[in-house]
Amino acid sequence: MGNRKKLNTSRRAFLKYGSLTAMTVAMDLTLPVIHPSQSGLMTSANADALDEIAIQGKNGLRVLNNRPLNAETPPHLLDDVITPNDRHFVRNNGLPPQMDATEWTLTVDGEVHNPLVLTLEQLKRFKQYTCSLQIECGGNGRAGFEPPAKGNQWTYGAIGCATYTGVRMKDVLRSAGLKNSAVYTGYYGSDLHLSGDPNKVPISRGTPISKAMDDHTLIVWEMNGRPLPALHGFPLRVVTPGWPGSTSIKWLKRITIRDQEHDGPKMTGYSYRVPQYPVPPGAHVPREDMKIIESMPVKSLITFPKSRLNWKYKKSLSVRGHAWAGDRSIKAVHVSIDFGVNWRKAVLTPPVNPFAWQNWKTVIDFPMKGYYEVWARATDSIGEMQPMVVPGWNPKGYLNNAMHRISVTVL
Ligand SMILES: Nc1nc2c(c(=O)[nH]1)N[C@H]1C(S)=C(S)[C@@H](COP(=O)(O)O)O[C@H]1N2
Ligand SMILES: [Mo]
Repeated sequence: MGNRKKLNTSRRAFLKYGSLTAMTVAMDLTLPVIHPSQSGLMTSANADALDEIAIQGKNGLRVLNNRPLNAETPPHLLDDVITPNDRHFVRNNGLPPQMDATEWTLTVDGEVHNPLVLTLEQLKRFKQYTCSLQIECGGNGRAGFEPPAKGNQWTYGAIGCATYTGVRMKDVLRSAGLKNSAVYTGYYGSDLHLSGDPNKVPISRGTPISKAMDDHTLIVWEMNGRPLPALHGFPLRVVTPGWPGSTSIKWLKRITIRDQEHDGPKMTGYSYRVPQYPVPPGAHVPREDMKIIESMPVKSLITFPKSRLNWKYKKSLSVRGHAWAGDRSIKAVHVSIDFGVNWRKAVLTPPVNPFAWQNWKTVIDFPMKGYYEVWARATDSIGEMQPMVVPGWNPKGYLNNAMHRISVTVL
């Protein structure tokens, strides 16, 4: 009965705002997104009551929008050491194209001496590499900002670390011969703009040449030993690990080398940019005071157990998760069960390769019965830590790397 009442409440919220987006916003409030004005964890009742909208092959992902399709993975479903294809979040800005891999070509042009048009077969003749690489959306954690930022209200799950096979971007760029004037890449996919206008591109981003030339920036066709799934860019995508996911362009058709910062859709204006100086929440920030996000900040997740656990007193609880830090690595993960008063160091494994997330685990013995929160805090290789509260408000709600926490009731 209690459940039904809560279900009605959430339905009302849905009907009131009348859109999928509003519904998911309501749901996000039930998750332990950390905000200074939020004094504790809210219940899961509303979330449990929401109708699940399923994506084929993506069981358990939370759909934030269906046009374009966006879905995040609840933290407890990110427990795998390597994220399986069916648990990798999906972030689309437009409509996925219908792909024919046999006809596929990749063009490399712009500031190069020998422009290339490569078939998939030709591309695969470059030396192949297989690495586990994390991709996190720049807007992961957006739901925590107040005043809220428009856009998908990601909570924790716009992150994944899959194993990709492909070739190094740098090998392909070298074979095209970079001119001295080359400073930035511009990647083009072949997804369709939401308007249906074939002359419009939903997103085209790039990075400084130095990041494109990193050994771990890849052009890939395989994800976890399988051809890239349609939703993740079949037949080819870029993986620019450690930088906002938006630089990992899917359905890759063309790489244009620029003699200036790239200016494709979502590269300019306020997209994937944050203020160059701290601003108060809700501030208007002049466009010229914004800077492009590069490496993502240090962050971690508790992927086991699932929040709102009931646990037996005197039984040790194993807790585990992942941590990552953009271009950096993780030096330590600490866990607190008393709201940050005391911290214990977790056991941390090195990454399987640079830009893979790192796994951590610890065992907790609760001192008495009662309500606990388990907090996890990662520290990166230069000593930067995750903040307890939502950091640096910014107009588009990027880079929220506040600590993740779960609740445990010891009975
Ligand atoms: N062509 C194309 N590439 C794209 C996007 C897109 O909409 N179109 N979205 C980007 C964004 S914002 C992110 S966070 C990642 C998400 O990758 P995923 O859907 O494989 O998780 O893809 C990026 N690459
Ligand atoms: Mo993104």
